[in-house]
Amino acid sequence: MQQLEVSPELDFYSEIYKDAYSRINAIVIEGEEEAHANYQRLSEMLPDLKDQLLSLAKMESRHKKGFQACGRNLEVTADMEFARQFFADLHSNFQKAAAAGQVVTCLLIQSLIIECFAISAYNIYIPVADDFARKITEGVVKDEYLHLNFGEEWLKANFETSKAELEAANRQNLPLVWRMLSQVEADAHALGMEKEALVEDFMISYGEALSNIGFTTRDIMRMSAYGLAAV
Ligand code: PL3
Ligand code: FE2
Ligand code: FE2
Repeated sequence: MQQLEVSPELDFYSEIYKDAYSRINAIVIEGEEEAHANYQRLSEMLPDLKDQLLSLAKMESRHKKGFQACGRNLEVTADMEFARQFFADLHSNFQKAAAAGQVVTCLLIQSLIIECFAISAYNIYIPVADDFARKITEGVVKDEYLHLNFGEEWLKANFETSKAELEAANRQNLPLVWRMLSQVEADAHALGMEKEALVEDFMISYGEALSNIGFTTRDIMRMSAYGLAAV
């Protein structure tokens, strides 16, 4: 992981830090809330795995509460309207896929893209977080690996029949991630997190996930950079 040194100049109570935190904290709260709803939706789409998916959904609610506490601890009011806009396109793609019964697309959006996004963001946040938020985030990130693993296992077991839909869903949704990272770049920087590190960490987690599912190195290179040039 990058950025193991805590930037000594971070002042968690400065207006600049708290202003950026009002948006980043909201993004994380909204992301956890949508993750909760997405796993609930997936539990309806995969009735055989209902209990497991509902347990993942429950973890997401706990994560949301944890991050709400992080905001309260710094006396920051999360800008939830900003966060809903931030996730709007990804959210709408998930809803459309769910309505069409496209479980592969739903799993790619939630369990691969969103979980890898969360894992890279949380790992990079941990070394620069305040003590309270660090402890919460360390607990959360352990769960996110379980969520990523759930998606990997299902998609691996169904790889041949999922491959074409995964490629299409990747093509449609990965460019949104690069755009979202650009949108958050300045605020992440105010919290001591660099966009380059976020991109690098995301690429590693996402590439490893695609490899575990069964894609070749060649496929992964092509798929994981899709839309990156536009950033
Ligand atoms: C799924 O379990 C959670 C989904 C949350 C998505 C979070 C994306 C975060 C991107 C913003 C980068 C800064 C993160 C700071 C961490 C507190
Ligand atoms: Fe989560
Ligand atoms: Fe998760």
